[in-house]
Amino acid sequence: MGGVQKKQPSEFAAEIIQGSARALVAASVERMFAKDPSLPVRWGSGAFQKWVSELHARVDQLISAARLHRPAVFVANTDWARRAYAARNVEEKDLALGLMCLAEVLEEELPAPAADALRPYFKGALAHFGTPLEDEPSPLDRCGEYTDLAVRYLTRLLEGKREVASRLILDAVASGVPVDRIYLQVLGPVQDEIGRLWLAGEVHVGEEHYCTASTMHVMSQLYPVIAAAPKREGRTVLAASVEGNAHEIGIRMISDFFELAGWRSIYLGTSIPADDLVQTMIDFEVDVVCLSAMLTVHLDVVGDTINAVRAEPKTADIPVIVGGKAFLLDTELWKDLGADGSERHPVDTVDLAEKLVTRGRARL
Ligand code: B12
Repeated sequence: MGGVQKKQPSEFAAEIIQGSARALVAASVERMFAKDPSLPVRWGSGAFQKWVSELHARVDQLISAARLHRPAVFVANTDWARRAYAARNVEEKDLALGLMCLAEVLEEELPAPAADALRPYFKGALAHFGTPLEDEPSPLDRCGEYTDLAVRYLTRLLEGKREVASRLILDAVASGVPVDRIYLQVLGPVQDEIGRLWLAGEVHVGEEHYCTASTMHVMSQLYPVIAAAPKREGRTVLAASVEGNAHEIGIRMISDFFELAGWRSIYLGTSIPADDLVQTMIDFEVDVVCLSAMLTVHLDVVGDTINAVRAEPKTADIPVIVGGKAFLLDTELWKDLGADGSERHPVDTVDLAEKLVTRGRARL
């Protein structure tokens, strides 16, 4: 992983688990079913396979947290899983049992230093079970003076009226609402609200896909306004979601903020393999790269991607800025991954890129 000089025991644990995940998960699920014989009855046909998939997801999250040697990342992922269970009226005690069985199997199978290193991960995650889940604030709280517009946009979408919804946004822009406000106080919060509603079991995947596709459609219609910003020489950014990250709206907004500030943007969308990213950097002579990660399992891909950029002499000195929701859990994560900086706000991201380009990466 980028920037990490010495391997820590949790990283060794992650390596071992990665190599034998299939067997470790199967042993954990067998143990679960032995401890609670009511599981196959309560979970119906395919119960064993369902738990294999569930524990595989938890193991992937454990691996990514352990690579970063951050128990808090695993705890946050488990809290998210508890929330998903609660919304679907599934008893969380089954998830707790799954994690306990996984912890026991790892204690038995891993060498002592690796097993010791993982103990805080499970202790932290299991400590939250049985405590009430806090209400999540609505992302629409971020809309401020545009709350009414955001609510109307979301409502029209949930009614299946894309044309009316996009008209609301285009009319607002035509009447003088700046595109950056529309992005940060309408479209972004609405997308996050859809995610909150999905997790709470209040909208289904079809509704989320419809809203997301509609939002991307609206963004495309706003592009002529964005592209009209006067361009400056010597300012090219490449913006992409790392390989495996299927989320594109956030990084597309970042790309558009750069264009609004006069940069040329090479926007690549989702899931760019590291080697192709490096080649694109060379071909388009980019000055700065922005990489986006949404889930914590995308974080080590960010590290690997930065390593690939540094390994190629033609791109080794090009600054890399990272961001996206995966970075919100820990403000120091970007340093461990070898990035040159991370920001939350798109305007601050453009400012950081300016500094990195004018002063050079090493001097900030
Ligand atoms: C739309 C969506 C999808 C779509 C994406 C389609 C597309 N074309 O983009 C699809 C259906 C593919 C999808 C898939 C999945 N998703 Co999804 N998705 C969302 C949703 C509802 C909206 C995302 C969005 O557009 N947000 C709006 C943008 C503007 O916000 P943003 O990306 O955070 O970007 C802002 C900042 O973070 C920042 N930023 C972003 N990138 C960068 C980069 C840099 C360099 C910088 C400086 C800043 C920066 O700037 C942006 C503007 O402010 C979110 C909900 C949410 N709360 O995010 C869930 C959400 C992210 N998804 C989630 C999950 C679980 C998944 C899946 C695992 C579901 C599944 N079981 O398959 C998969 C994983 C796919 C993968 N491999 O990546 C969870 C993640 C939970 C977690 N913390 O682990 C969320 C939070 C939903 C939820 N409430 O649980 N998803």
